Amino acid sequence: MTRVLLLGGTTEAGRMARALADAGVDAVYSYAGRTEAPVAQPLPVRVGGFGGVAGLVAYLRAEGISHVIDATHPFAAQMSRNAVEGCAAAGVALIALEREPWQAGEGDRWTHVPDLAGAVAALGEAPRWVFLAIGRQNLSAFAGAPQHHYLLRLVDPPTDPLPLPRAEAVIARGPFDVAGDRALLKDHRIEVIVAKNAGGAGAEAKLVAARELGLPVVLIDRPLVPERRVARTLGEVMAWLDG
Ligand code: 3Y8
Ligand code: NAP
Repeated sequence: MTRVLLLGGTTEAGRMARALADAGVDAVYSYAGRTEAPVAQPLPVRVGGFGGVAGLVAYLRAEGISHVIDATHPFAAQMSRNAVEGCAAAGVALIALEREPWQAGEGDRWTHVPDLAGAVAALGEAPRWVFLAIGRQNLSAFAGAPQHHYLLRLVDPPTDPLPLPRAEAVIARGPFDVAGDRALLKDHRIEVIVAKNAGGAGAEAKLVAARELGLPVVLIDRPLVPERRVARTLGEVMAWLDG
């Protein structure tokens, strides 16, 4: 009997949920609970961590899950690691619905860095106007470079004081559009953008706007995740489920 756990939180996971609902597949959509009011989904939703690998295994067994689709963000590496370990332990089939990394095109001025520390170093010492478009969870990595003026974009208003002295936050949930991001970059006199190489369409607008404005981008490589079966399209996932 097919029963699917969809690890979500991305644009692709929303599309996957729609495909599963339309096909009448018995599935549950899982959010980590990072935001105050996550977007509704056409599937039953659960919110919050499972409690590590052991908690995930217990959930898979208690809920009779037969298949897990990991459609989390490429930077949600801990969840992806837990999914590989938990599904192996519980004997549950796993596939990752993963988007391609962004590739630089004509006119892009990208500097690839391996991690957050690399991004801080790439900004250099001289104070700059920086669009730090990495969300909320990793801002403290930039506390060592307080000389820059940071524009932040957060999903929810910050509850704690920001760890950066010269930071201004705009509150917005993507997906974003090029016109809006171009205006944001110009209005805030942005000189450089720092972003994660998330891939996908939901966060790409700032890169297109940067190209149009001739602005440099510091792009953080994805963290490594363990080997697992990977699908690039919804169709591949649906075929795997039918297999
Ligand atoms: C809670 C669910 C959908 C999914 C939309 C995608 C696109 C818009 C772009 C910028 C970059 C960033 C951030 C971003 C984008 C989509 C997608 C994506 C980047 C929501 C959502 C949840 C989250 C969590 C949140 C993180 C943060 C990261 C903001 C919902 C809106 C920067 C990633 O405050 C916090 O704790 C926020 C944390 C993880 C990264 C971080 O470290 O701060 N996403 N984002 C999910 C859960 O609870 O399981 O609230 O509806 C989903 C989306 N955010 O259904 O349309 O698919 O990537 N999300 C990055 O790419 O760098 C914004 O501003 O340009
Ligand atoms: P993470 O660091 O990989 O995971 C940390 C812990 O959060 C996990 O061990 C798990 O807790 C819990 N968790 C993560 N995703 C979950 C999910 N979908 N359902 C239930 N529990 C989940 O995760 P993250 O980077 O904070 O991302 C959290 C969520 O935001 C994910 O849904 C992800 O798709 C979405 N998102 C993240 C980014 C990003 O930049 N990281 C961008 C866009 C969207 P337990 O160990 O207790 O099970």
